[in-house]
Amino acid sequence: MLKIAIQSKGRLNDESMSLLADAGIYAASGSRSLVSRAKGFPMEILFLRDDDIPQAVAMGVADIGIVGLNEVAEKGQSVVEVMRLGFGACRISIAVPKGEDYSGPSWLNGRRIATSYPVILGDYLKTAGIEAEIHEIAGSVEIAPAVGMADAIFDIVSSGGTLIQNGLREVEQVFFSEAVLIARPGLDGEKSAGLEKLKFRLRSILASRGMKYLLMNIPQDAVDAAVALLPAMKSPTLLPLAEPGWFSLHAVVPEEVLWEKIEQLKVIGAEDILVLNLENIVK
Ligand code: PRT
Ligand code: ZN
Repeated sequence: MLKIAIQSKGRLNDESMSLLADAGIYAASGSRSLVSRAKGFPMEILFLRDDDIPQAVAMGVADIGIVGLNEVAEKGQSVVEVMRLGFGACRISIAVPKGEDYSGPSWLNGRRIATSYPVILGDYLKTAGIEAEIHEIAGSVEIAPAVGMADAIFDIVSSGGTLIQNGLREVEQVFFSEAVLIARPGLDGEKSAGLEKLKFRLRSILASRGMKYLLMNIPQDAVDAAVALLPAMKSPTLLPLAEPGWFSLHAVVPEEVLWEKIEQLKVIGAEDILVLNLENIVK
């Protein structure tokens, strides 16, 4: 049976569990135990620290896992990236004390940089041709310059608030990350079939995220203009109403253009516009 490793607690746990729940997959014993049988899918769920997930998948303790791309790159384990999952977005950046006169990457020559990501940082420095000292620390990297432990840091940034609170300025964005589904290369027949089923469900959910289902009544003479305004999977659905000369028009619309489209549709004569949440797009 397929085994998936997800983060036991922390930033990726909630969204990993809710992605699985949207796919109809639940942990039978919650996320409190180390291992749980899944309900709704033939799978076991292992709850691990995120740092351990790439190795657990590479070694076969789990077959697949959900983890940040940053951990995958840092650990360098033999796993394949199956699918990006659209949450847990962050970047790993170089930051320096805000008073420093940072002139560009060459400023880093001969400096000491504190990080929990020595491999990714080492690759960056090598590519940029910079000789700097990498000082590996496990947590609270952002305080290293203030306590005299380093000249700069290389750490995860999301909103940038933590850097500001610590008097630091982001100067180089080096690595962009999000949660990904990873797998051990060469899964056997049954496990690979299980992974394909899971991918199918996840793809449907990810495709529907950020989309809304729009329904409206539209007079016949405005139908062509409305269809031209609306993106749709093939083309919008058009159904005649009982009242002659009127149609019901249905379309799937990305959330970011929803209000703009609604305003334009109203101008051309659309009425009774309904916006519905979309759970799945199965293709
Ligand atoms: O216990 P375990 O080892 O499992 O968890 P952890 O403490 O190592 O990791 P956790 O839960 O903090 O993060 C898990 C993953 O979430 C990371 O590996 C990233 O892929 C992703 N992620 C997304 C983040 C952030 N956003 C994030 N903002 N991980 C950490 N941060 C931290 C960052 O280290 C810094 O301290 O948040 C702070 C910066 O945030 P802003 O918003 O102030 O810039
Ligand atoms: Zn961790």
